[in-house]
Amino acid sequence: MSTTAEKIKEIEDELKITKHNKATNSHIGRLKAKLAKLKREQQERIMSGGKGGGDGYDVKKSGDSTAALIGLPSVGKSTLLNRLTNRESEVGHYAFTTLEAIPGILDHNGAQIQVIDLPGIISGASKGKGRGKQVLGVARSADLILIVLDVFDARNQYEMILHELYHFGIRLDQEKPDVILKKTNRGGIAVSSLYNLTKIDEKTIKAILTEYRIINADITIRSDIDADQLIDVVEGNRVYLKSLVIVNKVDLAPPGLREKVKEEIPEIELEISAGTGYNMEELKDLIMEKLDLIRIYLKPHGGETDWDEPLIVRNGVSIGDVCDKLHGSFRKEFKYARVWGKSIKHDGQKVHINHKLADEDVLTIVRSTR
Ligand SMILES: Nc1nc2c(ncn2[C@@H]2O[C@H](COP(=O)(O)OP(=O)(O)OP(=O)(O)O)[C@@H](O)[C@H]2O)c(=O)[nH]1
Ligand SMILES: [Mg+2]
Repeated sequence: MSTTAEKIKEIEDELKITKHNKATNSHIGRLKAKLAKLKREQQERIMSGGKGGGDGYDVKKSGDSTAALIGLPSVGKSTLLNRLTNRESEVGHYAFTTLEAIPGILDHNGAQIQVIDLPGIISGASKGKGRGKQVLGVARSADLILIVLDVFDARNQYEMILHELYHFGIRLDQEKPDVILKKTNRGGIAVSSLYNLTKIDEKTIKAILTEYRIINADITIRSDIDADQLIDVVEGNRVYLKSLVIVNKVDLAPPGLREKVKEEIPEIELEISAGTGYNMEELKDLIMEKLDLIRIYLKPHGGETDWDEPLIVRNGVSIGDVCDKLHGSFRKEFKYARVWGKSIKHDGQKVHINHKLADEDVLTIVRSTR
């Protein structure tokens, strides 16, 4: 019997040499499903194993939203945390200065964003190398992954980080696939899709589900998924997070290097120097923007607007969501609301509970008093 690692290698090799075409699609789908199952087995063994430094870091969530700093050792994560937040994390010129998760609070535009400094990750982190499982465990529970690259080694670092995050079940900047899988007792596999599926065919869907011993099911697909995404759905346990890629230490870059790096990695959204403080305000704005947080100013019925302490909520929330955040009974007692700002046409417009708010709206909630 070959080991799990050997089986994984075998399938990966076969996938590499198998050409993509109509005839091989379903075969490839099945191989990918096999691979995903084996990797999960391997992962479960790692996660349950005592080796590798005990349990995950215990980071208490605080603030309105959380961003985790992910990067190789010595790229300047701790220097950056010290720039952005109220916390001090030790900085050193040697690798692995940081040994645990250090959460700080970034106070920006009225929002309190928790930023977590982490030990550097290394190749193999998703398999538990270094403090991989603790570091990636914290990343999984964040809202935003801040990928910090060193300008002198950006491309290698970026590829490695993406690989490790992916294999730890973290999907970046991807919508969660809109797929409903309902097992049935008979009738085979019935596929219904609202859109034209361009990346996967019915035969492949069936091959993948069969690999998971799902013989009878109704599957409703409402986004243009590929084979990997279907496997993600069946496997479950994936998280869908946003990412922000930044490149650090640009103060040290010789002429031409910055341009080269940006060309190689178009995903880079900002060049910074945590050392000198270059582009720190821009970074704060970008973090806010990525987290998609908006400010809502509350104005009590017949009272004055509280301009000092906005309520920070996710973009896209309705007044009903705001009610829930304010008090358990607000939704039940809701009569109507009035809004001033960008989400309405006329100032002070009367709106219903499903109305969606915009950044810097002023909101009055009128409740029925019993
Ligand atoms: N010139 C320059 N040096 C920097 C910059 N950011 C960090 N450094 C230096 O790089 C070294 C490593 O910085 P750290 O902040 O400790 O790096 P880290 O990513 O937290 O490292 P680990 O905790 O080991 O993973 C230190 O000597 C810093 O002073 C920068 O933007 N420019
Ligand atoms: Mg550090």
